Amino acid sequence: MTEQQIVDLPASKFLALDDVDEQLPREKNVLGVINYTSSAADPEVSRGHLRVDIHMAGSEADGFAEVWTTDRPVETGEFGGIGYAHDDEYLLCAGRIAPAEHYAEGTRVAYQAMLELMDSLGYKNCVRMWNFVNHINEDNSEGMEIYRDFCKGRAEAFELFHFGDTSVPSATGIGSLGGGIAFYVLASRSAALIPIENSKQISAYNYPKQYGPRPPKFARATYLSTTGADRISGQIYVAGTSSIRGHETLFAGDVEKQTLLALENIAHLVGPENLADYQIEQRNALADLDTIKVYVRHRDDIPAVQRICAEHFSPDAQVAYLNVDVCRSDLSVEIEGIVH
Ligand code: 3EB
Repeated sequence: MTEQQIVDLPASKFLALDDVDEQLPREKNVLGVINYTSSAADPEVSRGHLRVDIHMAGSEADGFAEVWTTDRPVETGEFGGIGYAHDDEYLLCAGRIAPAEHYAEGTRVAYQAMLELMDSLGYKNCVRMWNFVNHINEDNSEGMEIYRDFCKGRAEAFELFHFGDTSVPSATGIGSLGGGIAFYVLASRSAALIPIENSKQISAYNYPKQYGPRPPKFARATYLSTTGADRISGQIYVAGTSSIRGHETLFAGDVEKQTLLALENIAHLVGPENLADYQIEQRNALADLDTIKVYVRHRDDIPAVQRICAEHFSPDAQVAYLNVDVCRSDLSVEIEGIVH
């Protein structure tokens, strides 16, 4: 297909975890329900959509459900341990790597299954990934930090599928409270994507070796549009963003300054100056960010982080706060969201 079709963009929102099924919109079809909840479960396909439980909350009251909907009919299935749902334009799929002594191999195998599934269903554009890694800052049985171990397997899988650095999705790589490694991905068929980097940060895939044998393979953001030349209605998927300039962590131990720098990084990333490098004419600010997740390492820091975020986000934005570890031990906070 050379002409890009005009199709709607993916839709997601957060719902409360209790009786999520009652709250699902009746006028829409559901692609997936991602439960950020108090236990982990393998992805499953039931009631016509993908369902996953990710252990990201101490109690159900602290969790939420991220619900992806569509106007088109949904088809579901399972392939090599990967559960999926798609609507002929967007694919949502999820996998899990069981708790193990080391993760590179399991990550590579699970990612390979996911990439093979994308290929076979005709979803070539990998838009956005989320990775939830239990014990992320602890060492594996060979003394390598589990986050670095995960990065190695991820890099190998992308390499096997000939993903150059500029075709990797924007991503989140964050701690979780249990369940090994859980991941899910959004891919598109005809909607085009442009990977966006932050001109004030080194691309993660170019990080020096001090952060691990294989760099984290992700884009700072992904611009998704359905109309090619007219990019005005596109969405921006902002990857997990932290207190990093160049490749270095700044303000270790100062959660307020780390929050402000993470916010500054996002503001710059989605702002007009950075987007001009990609011929995208959008004047976004932090107030345009929605379905935001704020990951905070220390529970006691949440009120301060919440206060700072409230000063920058739209009062209408959906914002979830999760108390989990962050991929570098000197980072206390990470923030992601979508400009819809
Ligand atoms: C950083 O900027 C912080 O490994 O997929 C942010 C988002 C981070 C995604 C990932 C890691 C990942 O490098 C860490």
